[in-house]
Amino acid sequence: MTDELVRRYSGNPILTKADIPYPVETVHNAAVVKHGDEYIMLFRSHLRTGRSIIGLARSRDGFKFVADPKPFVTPARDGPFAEYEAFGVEDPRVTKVDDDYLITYSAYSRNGVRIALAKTSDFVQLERVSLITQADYRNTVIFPEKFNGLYARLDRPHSEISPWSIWITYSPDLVFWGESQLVMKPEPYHWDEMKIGPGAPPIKTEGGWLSIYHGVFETMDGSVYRLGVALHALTDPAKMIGVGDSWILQPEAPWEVTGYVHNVVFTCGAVPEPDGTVKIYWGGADTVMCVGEANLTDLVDLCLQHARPAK
Ligand code: BMA
Repeated sequence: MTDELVRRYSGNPILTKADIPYPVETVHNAAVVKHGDEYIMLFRSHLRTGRSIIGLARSRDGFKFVADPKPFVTPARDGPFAEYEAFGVEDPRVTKVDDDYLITYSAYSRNGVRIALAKTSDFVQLERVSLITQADYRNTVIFPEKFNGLYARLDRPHSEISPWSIWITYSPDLVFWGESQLVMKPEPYHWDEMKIGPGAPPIKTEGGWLSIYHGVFETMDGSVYRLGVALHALTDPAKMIGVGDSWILQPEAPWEVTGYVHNVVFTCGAVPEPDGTVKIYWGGADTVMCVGEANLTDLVDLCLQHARPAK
């Protein structure tokens, strides 16, 4: 008997560096979407330079993935993106909007970290669209629907004054973004008190847009990364309906507790299924990929019935 909201897959970890047909040191922080009858995973891998690239793996069932022979995104060598991707590309998120898969990822360079947006319709050709933030931003997820004709994104700017929080921003065309507002802050003396950031792109439920986010708690032994849930209003995602008071997943499996960075579960993607479950994918200790399943209604109930203040 378990009261765990997220049921870990018994075959974890589902993808590791041993499965990748080119040299990498980690496989983690992956976006996953359904494309036709395949699950597509875009995963981050460290190279031995300490910098990252993004690989692609495919699956029929969402559990057993096979990596393509070559990486999917490596730092641009020329054009306007090259200067901002020189230190690597990290932590992709993918959202299907209309017929395109929109991919956001962290672009690292000597200028800081900013968010790049690229798109694909087939996971073969990749078109870089725009650098959608200045430095320093990470963790940008795009909603799968538009609101009053505008794309909407959640992201996490850095700040020296405020604990790092989640903001919403809108765009008519994926290039120009504005009307930003802060929607959710870390809660003091709480599991997410140090900083929070969007994880998986929001999932539409009857109760609202479910956002699976990460929260960080600083200890004498370093930071612990856990996952939590928050609910945004369906027609106005800047409005928070509820933020779950307790975490839904914390590092417990050996490959979540120990690895490249200890005590990390970090999500960049989750796939809702027709039976009301959701497959949540997370990087364990910045080293391997894991998956677990939850019932969407349980996650929504946590936001509604055991809520903490949003900010
Ligand atoms: C964050 C990001 C993530 C990483 C996490 C834990 O700041 O760099 O990519 O998974 O730290 O190391």
